Amino acid sequence: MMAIITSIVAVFSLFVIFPEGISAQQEQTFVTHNGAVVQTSGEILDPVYQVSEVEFDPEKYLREFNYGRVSTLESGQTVREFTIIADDDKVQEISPGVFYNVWTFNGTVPGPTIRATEGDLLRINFINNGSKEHTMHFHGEHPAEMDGVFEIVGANGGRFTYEFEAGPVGVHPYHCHVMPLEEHIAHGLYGVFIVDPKEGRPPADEMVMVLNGFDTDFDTENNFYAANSIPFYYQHHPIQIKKDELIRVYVVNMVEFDPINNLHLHGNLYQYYPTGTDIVPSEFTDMITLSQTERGIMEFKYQYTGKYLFHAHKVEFSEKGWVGIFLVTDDENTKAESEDYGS
Ligand SMILES: [Cu+2]
Repeated sequence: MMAIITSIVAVFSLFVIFPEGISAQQEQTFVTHNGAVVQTSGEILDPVYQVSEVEFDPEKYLREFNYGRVSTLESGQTVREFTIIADDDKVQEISPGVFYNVWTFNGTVPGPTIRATEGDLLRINFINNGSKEHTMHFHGEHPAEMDGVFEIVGANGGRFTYEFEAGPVGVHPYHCHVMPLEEHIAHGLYGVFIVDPKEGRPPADEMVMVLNGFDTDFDTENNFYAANSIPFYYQHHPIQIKKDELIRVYVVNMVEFDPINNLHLHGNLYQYYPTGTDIVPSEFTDMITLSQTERGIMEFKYQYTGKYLFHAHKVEFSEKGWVGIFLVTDDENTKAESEDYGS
């Protein structure tokens, strides 16, 4: 009996210490479930009971394409079915010692890369397990009721099935479109949607780079920038590519708060296909500038081996994490080593 009373008192005390609905911008210190002491300001969603940590692997994300569960209609049309679950209670260690409440599609920021061929029927079973309303809004062509703007999906298990034909050919973002949009995007509810031409593109070593940032102190300015969420990741773990092999990068800028982002490649230039909607490149350059959700496809080959930087040529962004290295080898077995900027 005593034990039960003690438990009730303990639970009640926790509730008093960490009441729900703590107002934004309030300085707080709390202990995560794994014992880390975290100090932050701004919105923290029930840190004691619901928080789980995001495990995000930029190495895996880079070349991971999701084609869905495939079936064929009587008409011969290919159906690709996906289940996407939104959450808004996870915490990710954005940078050593810096924890941030990420909002996720299928548990990561960015969400999974969804890939289809032009004309395929996409069926996205969306489940909102978050504590707030969310949607999925795809860029591309689809009926109004599939636009993920007015069909708000309720919190704690709301469901919606998005169904539309994949198109046009290109690389498109998807993201939550619930207001305040700035908040829902800045916390991480976005991902990449690739529509391949029916005839395909030439074989290449393909990868996805989402340019993003995190405002970890809630002052509407980003504290960290990255290609694929983890600042400096590809600098410390260079992306291995092969000399003379065609490289194709699907790049999407999702940075909130800053009007532009950009991408500069060292020792080379790339063919650039804005939005990926044309099969003929419109530019041969080493530098593109992108506003939010602006995107495109880069193609290049390196003719010399070695280490080559790629980074935002907005230097503030590269110094806050948006920098990486391509390690070009002519030997498949060469292993990348951790490399420091400029070494
Ligand atoms: Cu949302």
